[in-house]
Amino acid sequence: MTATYREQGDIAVITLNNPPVNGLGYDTRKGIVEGILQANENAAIRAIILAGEGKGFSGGADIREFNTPKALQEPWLQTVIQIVENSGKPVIAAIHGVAMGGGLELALGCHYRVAVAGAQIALPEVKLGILPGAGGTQRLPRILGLETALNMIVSGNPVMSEKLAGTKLFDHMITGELMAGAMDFARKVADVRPLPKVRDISITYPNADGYLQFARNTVRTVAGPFPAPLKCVDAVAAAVNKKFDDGLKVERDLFLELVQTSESKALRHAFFGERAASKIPDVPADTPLRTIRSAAVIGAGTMGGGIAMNFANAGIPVKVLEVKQEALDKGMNILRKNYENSMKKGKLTQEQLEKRLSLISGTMSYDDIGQADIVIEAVFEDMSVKEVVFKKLDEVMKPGAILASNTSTLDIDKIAAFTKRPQDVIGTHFFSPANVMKLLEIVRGEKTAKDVLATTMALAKTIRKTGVVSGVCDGFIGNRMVEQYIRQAGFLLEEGCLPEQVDKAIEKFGFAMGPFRMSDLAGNDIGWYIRKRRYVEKPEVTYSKVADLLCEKGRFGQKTSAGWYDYKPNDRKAYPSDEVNQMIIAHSKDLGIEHRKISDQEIIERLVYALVNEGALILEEGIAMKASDIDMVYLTGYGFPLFRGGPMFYADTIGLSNVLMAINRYGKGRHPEAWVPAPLLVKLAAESQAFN
Ligand code: T1G
Repeated sequence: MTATYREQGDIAVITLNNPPVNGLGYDTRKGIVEGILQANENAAIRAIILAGEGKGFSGGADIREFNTPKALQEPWLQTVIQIVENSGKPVIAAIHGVAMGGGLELALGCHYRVAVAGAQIALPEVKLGILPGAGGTQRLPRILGLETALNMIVSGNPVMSEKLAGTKLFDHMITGELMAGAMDFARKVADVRPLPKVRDISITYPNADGYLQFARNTVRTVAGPFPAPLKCVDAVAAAVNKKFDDGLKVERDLFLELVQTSESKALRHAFFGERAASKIPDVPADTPLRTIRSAAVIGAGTMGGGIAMNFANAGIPVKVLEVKQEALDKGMNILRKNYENSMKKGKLTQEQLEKRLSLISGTMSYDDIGQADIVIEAVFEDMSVKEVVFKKLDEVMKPGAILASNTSTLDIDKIAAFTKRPQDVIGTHFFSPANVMKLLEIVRGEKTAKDVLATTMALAKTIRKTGVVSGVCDGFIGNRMVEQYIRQAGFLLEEGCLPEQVDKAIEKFGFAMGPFRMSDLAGNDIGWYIRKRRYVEKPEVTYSKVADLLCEKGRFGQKTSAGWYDYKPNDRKAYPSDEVNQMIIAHSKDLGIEHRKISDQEIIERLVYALVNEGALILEEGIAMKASDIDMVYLTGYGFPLFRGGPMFYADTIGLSNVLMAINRYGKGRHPEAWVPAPLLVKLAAESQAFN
């Protein structure tokens, strides 16, 4: 049973026991109702305590049940809460750890709430694209006041229980053992009548409508493509302006509307996808981890410095090695500047800045880093340079140290072979800026030991990254897919688009930045270097030559104040360049291609479906273990719009048959070789299946 009932003298205790977070699934809801009824039928029972086993009181409704029949199977959560509230004997919620979403709503339906400090209190539904659907938008404003409640509901952010100690939410804060304290409290209130109900509290707020209008205007500016935040305001407005039961109806209708939206499904997909990414099928969850107490980074450049900051931010001492004093000094100065900028923005205190800088030290001697538990190489992207570094690391690093490479495309197995300990070698591909971007591609070599993989995945969580495991191939998951995306962008220029049209179309789709603005930011020469290698290694892969022409003019992007766009000093705005646009048009003429009008829809389909098709090949080859991993890569590393759930999830929402039809249509265009449908896509489409 996921909700147990026991009687302790004259107090009944209903314990939620549905690991991992006491999600209020059907069985748990049913168990609570049975417990309340049983306690009310036993005359010897004077009060009822509702508590949670394990990590907390309750993490809310069981999100896995959403859009399944179980979610709507009586007793609904609202029914459970109604039964609790109408109990003839006082029900006391005893809160620890977490009381979130439906868990907090359940507590609000109780007559009393007691808590210990350190519990996360939240109505985070908005982060899942929905809103509290079991009375939270009606009860929280009544017990915490309009402003505090509205802020908590619209942000979804947790507040620690101790911060709410002085409010009506908690009738008593327990300083000792929770259950003992709850028992004492229950006996104290057992005979108090009438039983206090949150629904009976009235909301007093002068000019509430004016405040709500202000709230709507504010929320509208930040909600972006997500409908839920504004609906949260509407639901809370109903708490102010309507009778309780009428307000509940408004809330219920808004909840049912939101739970069906594609935005909510995308957010729920991302929620589970983030957690699923850390699960590696052939690596047991209880694999013993290697201890990571210290780190070293080879290379104090942009990437090396950013990587080092991740360790310092997590309180892990880190040594940065450079071969030249000047480069080391430059790197360390950049680190300090980064932290000072964060402090100026109020993200860091002076004390935190000093603490983090104290954890980072520079050296020019490999002997200084031998005792580090992990070393991450972030030197020039050239195999001969990696060879020198890894042979040296193999010499100096203590046995059991993890030897990681930040390579973005090179073969980890080849790098591992430079050492006598390939089992300790792994890829940790950070994304620039490494101290900001959440994505960490963890590249598993053929010989990478399972405990090294498990340790690196755990380290990703420690340094607040989303770790996604990739197999070894050129470009791993993200860059291999983005190459197809950029190929299509180049072809579109040859056929009739200009950079601004492509960027605007895909940014309207929701990408943070289109391919040409992105390339100007990253540096067009990076792609140029990779293409030159590709022309030799894979001559069969066709590219538009427009990007090469651009680079031959030295237009590498923002760093040269000229790329696909023109740039002005101290101004990051991208200005369309007549010179480049003329070059593009002339190039098409040279190719004998008649420029045609290309719709935004075609631009979006060709860019996004190019990602999807390559993603399907990556899935098939086992480079990515699951489609949601690919989605997490694109959501956390490539600016794919969160409200669309990632490329593979988006393809599922379009329908794989439709995606395949479009791919076949583009395969009849100028580059059929770039549109060979992935067999997995063909198979799933034929079976009306989905990637996720
Ligand atoms: N339902 C189902 N599974 C959940 C879950 C939930 N609500 N919350 C967490 N899990 C799973 C998660 O997928 C992972 O599973 C494991 O629990 C540990 O999670 C009517 C309708 C509670 C703060 O949005 O914020 O109530 O991968 O790694 O870091 O108004 O989980 O191990 O198999 O995150 O200790 C509202 C979401 C639901 C809370 C714990 N509630 N959860 O953090 O563990 S909607 C939420 C969290 C609702 C009502 C509406 C966190 C946590 P696995 P974890 P954690």
